[in-house]
Amino acid sequence: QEYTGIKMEIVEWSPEAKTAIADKIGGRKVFLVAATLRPETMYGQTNCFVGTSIKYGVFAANDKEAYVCTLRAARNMAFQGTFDVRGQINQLTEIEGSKIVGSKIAAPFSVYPEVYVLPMENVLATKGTGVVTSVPSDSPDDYATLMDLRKKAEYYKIDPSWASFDPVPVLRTPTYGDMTAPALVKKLKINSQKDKTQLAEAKEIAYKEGFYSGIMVVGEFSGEPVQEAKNKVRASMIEKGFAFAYAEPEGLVISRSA
Ligand code: ZZB
Repeated sequence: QEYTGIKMEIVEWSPEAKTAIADKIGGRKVFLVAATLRPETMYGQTNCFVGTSIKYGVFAANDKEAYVCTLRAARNMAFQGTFDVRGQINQLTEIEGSKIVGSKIAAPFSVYPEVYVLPMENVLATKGTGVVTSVPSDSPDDYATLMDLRKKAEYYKIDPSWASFDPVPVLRTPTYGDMTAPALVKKLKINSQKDKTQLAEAKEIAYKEGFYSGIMVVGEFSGEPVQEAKNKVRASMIEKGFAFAYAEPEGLVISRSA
């Protein structure tokens, strides 16, 4: 899988994270790195998600920057030349997802320049970087989770203001308009992030609709088909230093047998 790693700089750590990280990062700028397959939707980021029980590492990319992601992802990055010494990992410290929640981060290209880190139950530690940037207009999982958080802020131990950024239109499709994810969540009667089967179906539909029939309604490539805008947005983010290529070596070992 060819992902795009989105660099979301920490603007303000949550108090718990601040204590845990404090003197361990050597003056580096710290970024959460989210792996996405939809770089063209970054205009609509409203927050970012972590798994509360996932352990994240803070890895030095070089003398000036450090990345927050799973160890698994850092290993992949090391071998893809993301860090200054290829093949080598320099872990500065470790932190639990629950402690990162509530931190304020920069969301590159988003109409909301700064957003918050929120908890999501379905974040997989085994996929991407373990950090998920949230685009509730076009990702059913993100929309369902954001609605859960708004309904039960106390249960999820968040300040309601962190989940107050509304979805914004990013692309339009003939069938679902400019709010594909909310439309699908309603249509498939999805009540929460726990409805995994329907969410998987909604995701499949949203991917296909967006890619094959979507037209951008925001940003530099507004008016262009998603199929064309996708790589242009990605290239633009990489050129500006907001993103980098991140690949997931699926089934590598098995395919090498014999
Ligand atoms: C922003 C975004 C906007 C995404 C969208 C999707 C959509 P896939 O196809 O199953 O590989 N993701 C990334 N890492 C994780 C993780 N560790 N746990 C759970 N979810 C994760 O899924 C890739 C997508 O799943 C990624 O792209 C990311 O969310 C999320 F409008 O980034 B995406 C219809 C989907 N729309």
